[in-house]
Amino acid sequence: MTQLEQLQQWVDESRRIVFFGGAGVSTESGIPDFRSVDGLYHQQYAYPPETILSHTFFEQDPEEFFRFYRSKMLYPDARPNAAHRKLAELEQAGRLTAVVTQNIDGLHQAAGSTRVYELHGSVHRNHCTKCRQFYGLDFLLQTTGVPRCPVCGGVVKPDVVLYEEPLDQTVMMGALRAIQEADLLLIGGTSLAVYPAAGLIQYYPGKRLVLINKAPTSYDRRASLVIAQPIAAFLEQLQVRP
Ligand code: CNA
Repeated sequence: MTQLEQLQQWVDESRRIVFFGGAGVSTESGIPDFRSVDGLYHQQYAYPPETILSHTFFEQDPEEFFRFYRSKMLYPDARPNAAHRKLAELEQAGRLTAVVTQNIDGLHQAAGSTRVYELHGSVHRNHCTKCRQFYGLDFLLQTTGVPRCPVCGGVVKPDVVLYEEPLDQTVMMGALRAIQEADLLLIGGTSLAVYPAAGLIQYYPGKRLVLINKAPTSYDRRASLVIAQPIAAFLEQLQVRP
């Protein structure tokens, strides 16, 4: 049996699939990840990305933070790829209960997924740090430098979880519950190196754990199937049956 046939069989037998993913899901949409050879961690900046994307740095040097954020974290023209679309189809067919993502790009929702737990927030939501006024991505794209709230002049901060910041507990609990009730855990496009997000998969009680990732991860030994393929190209071949 090929890897595709094995996955197809498990998908056909499942009703509560949960997908847990990361930046690798969106590389085929043209958004670079962090840890691949052409990812952000291998490009040269005055500071490493973990430093710039930290709460301390945001407070201390918002100009540099937003320079990096605008040029490296925003991809307004990126479109969902076959992986995003297949997962949305699986949800619509009643086979997948949730997408748990570390991504902040909103592409799962753009593909039609409705139950998406965004562990690290989203570039599509921004709030004034002073008066809490909400702003969409368009506002950020229309401004330059440090975005200021037109209502009160406060700094507008993306609802993206920075290093040193806690994860939203409601989102964490929702993701945890979905994973605990899953009958197939599909993990893809993630190095599983960022905690506490990666720790969530330890709560999966089931046997069928499938990893689709280009590079090896520390969970390969625990997986029932490890598929070292580009995730969009691979999932595109999967049939979704009602
Ligand atoms: P990561 O640590 O960069 O790991 C990505 C993993 O995906 C690597 O192991 C790659 O080998 C693998 N990979 C890359 N492309 C593919 C592909 N086409 N098919 C299969 N595997 C692939 O990213 P993680 O998500 O694990 O790290 C967590 C960080 C990255 C989160 O905090 C994200 O917010 C952050 N991030 C998000 C985005 C986005 O929203 N699209 C982009 C860049 C970084």
